[in-house]
Amino acid sequence: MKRIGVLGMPMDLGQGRRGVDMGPSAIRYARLQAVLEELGHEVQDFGDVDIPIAESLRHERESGGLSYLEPIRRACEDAIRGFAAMPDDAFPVLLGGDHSVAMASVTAASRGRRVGVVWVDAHADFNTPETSPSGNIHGMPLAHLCGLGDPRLVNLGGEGAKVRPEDVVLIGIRSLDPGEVRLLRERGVTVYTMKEVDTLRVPAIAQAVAEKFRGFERVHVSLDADVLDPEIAPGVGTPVPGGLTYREAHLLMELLADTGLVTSLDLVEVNPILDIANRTARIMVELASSLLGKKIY
Ligand code: Z70
Ligand code: MN
Ligand code: MN
Ligand code: MN
Repeated sequence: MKRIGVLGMPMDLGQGRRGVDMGPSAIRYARLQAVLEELGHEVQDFGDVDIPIAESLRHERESGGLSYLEPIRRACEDAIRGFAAMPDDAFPVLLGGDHSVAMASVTAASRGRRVGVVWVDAHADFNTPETSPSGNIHGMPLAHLCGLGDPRLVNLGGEGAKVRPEDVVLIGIRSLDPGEVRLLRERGVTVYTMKEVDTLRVPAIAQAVAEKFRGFERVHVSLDADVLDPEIAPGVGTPVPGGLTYREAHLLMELLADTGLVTSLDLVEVNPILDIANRTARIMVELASSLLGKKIY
């Protein structure tokens, strides 16, 4: 039994498409709390962080090639305080929102300690302001967590990097910008693209993750809905063909659960406006239940 703390960040300022701010509502509507309670966990919902509406922020739109940097920074600082209000033994679950919100959850997970990060995504989100083709901050959170990029984001919740690049594993990757490829190689991030998912298969990848993070007190899983194949998860802002199948995604979560190492989770990038009958939010809730110990037998 875990004490699960849920925090919503209805954030859509990290990218250009509206609707991803409704992700927390859609995930709650898909019965996250009830599903996790049925597994025997105690679940407390801490509500949503207050995030301004894009239309109200036109004067803050642009800051040195970064869209909405200040409001995103402020929302992440608020969320870090929200995580700090959770009990020490809580298992935090962050509901996004676009992936810029992970700057808050991973910072909260680190708090002076070494944290392993499993970033399950079609994208690496490893751009810096210099390498970003879009200026969208949701394409940059992992780089900033590793200490690269704009100091205003790197120093969120405390000075400097929150994660060592060698403590990051990416899974499901199939869309990278040229600058990201260079940075990921240079910094020694472990990258399992869809080619490795196809050739090594999920069990070998999960095994490698378990070995890499053996002995870690903190392992954070950041699950971006667009890692799933768009056929099963159409409700995302950036659908990329050739993603994880339903069973591959569940098996990955089941095997990560078996490691007993995971201590926090993000469910991000669900866009209900683009979804079909809340299918994507429902799959994300199912995947959370697999990661949090659902057993068939
Ligand atoms: C691109 C960028 C991205 C998610 C798209 C896209 C990044 N690499 N991340 N959708 N979740 O603009 O940086
Ligand atoms: Mn909004
Ligand atoms: Mn992402
Ligand atoms: Mn993505």
